[in-house]
Amino acid sequence: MPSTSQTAASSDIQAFRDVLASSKSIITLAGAGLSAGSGIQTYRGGGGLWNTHDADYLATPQAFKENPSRVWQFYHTRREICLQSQPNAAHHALASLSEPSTLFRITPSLKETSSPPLLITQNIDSLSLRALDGLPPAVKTAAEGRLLEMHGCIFSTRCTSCQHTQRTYSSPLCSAFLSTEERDIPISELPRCGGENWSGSNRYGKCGGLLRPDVVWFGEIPNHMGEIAQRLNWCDLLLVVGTSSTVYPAAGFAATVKARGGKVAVFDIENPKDHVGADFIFLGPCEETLPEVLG
Ligand code: BV8
Ligand code: ZN
Repeated sequence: MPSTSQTAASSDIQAFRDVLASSKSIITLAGAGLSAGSGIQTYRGGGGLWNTHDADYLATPQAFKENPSRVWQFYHTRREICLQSQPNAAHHALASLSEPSTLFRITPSLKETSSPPLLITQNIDSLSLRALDGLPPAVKTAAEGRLLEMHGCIFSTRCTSCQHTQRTYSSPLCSAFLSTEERDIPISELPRCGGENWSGSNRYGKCGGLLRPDVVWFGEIPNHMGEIAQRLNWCDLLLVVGTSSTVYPAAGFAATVKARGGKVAVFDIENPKDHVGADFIFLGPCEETLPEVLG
């Protein structure tokens, strides 16, 4: 495990495990680095999506209003990549925190409280949700209730008319996406509410309205902000995994926890200059460091 030199943060695994063992309200904030090991592009830094694509034209409500065809093809392409991807060892390490036997082994203090770890992910790839598939049914259901996809999910659509939301892993969402070359798809051929063989009914979920990706674009309010704000108030240990801490409000969560006397542990592959104030920093691919440190 490479040690850190740029900050006062510790990379001592046992010291972290001692803090973990006495923590009573643990939150994990995950970013694109969590899924990098699954072959999904991060957004910034080397090979980042926003280095080659302009978020202003692809990830804002205005962009979708102006050119839904371009935005839909951008998300369709990424959706196919996410469909082919699998959760990696870091997703599974976080999922194991939902298993009572694992959880109470590494954090005995949690037996006294009712706040099992919360996982807040900025990722839209649903890999953290899929990592729960291997858990016993009752444990999986409870864990799903403690997984907040604050920026939405690429497999969820929302109707711009009746607001019906639906999560589907079928592909492609419409036959217009069968061809791979980029083109200007007529709005009538983009994903519609009730599917392509829309029968003209006006029912909720079958109204024929234009669907949008149910993800949080820039300028939109992230999901679950009320619950997140409340849980951050009590958080005594925040794990920050694979995020550049660039995008707000998520980028401010660590400072909130620190201000209330909580501790912050960062798991990142790069230089921790942006992670000032962290109590622990574990440098390296999180698909290696998380399983090792959570033991
Ligand atoms: C909001 C979904 C108000 C879509 C995303 C002007 C106008 C409007 C808003 C703003 C504005 N100026 C600023 C803002 C606020 C804006 C913002 O923060 N902008 C930034 C750029 C300055 N935020 C918003 O608009 C948000 N909404 O503010 O509403 C509000 C808020 C609260 C309450 C009331 C009102 C909405 C933000 C959400 C935007 N949607 N994505 C899509 O994905 O297509 S943003 C996008 O960035 C993703 O969601 C992504 O998750 C997120 C953060 O990126 P990261 O996950 O951190 O990824 P990144 O590549 O940056 O970093 C990867 C990290 O992993 C690196 O540190 C790397 O070193 C590390 N790493 C890599 N590999 C590994 C690894 N670590 C470990 N292991 C590895 N193997
Ligand atoms: Zn509809």
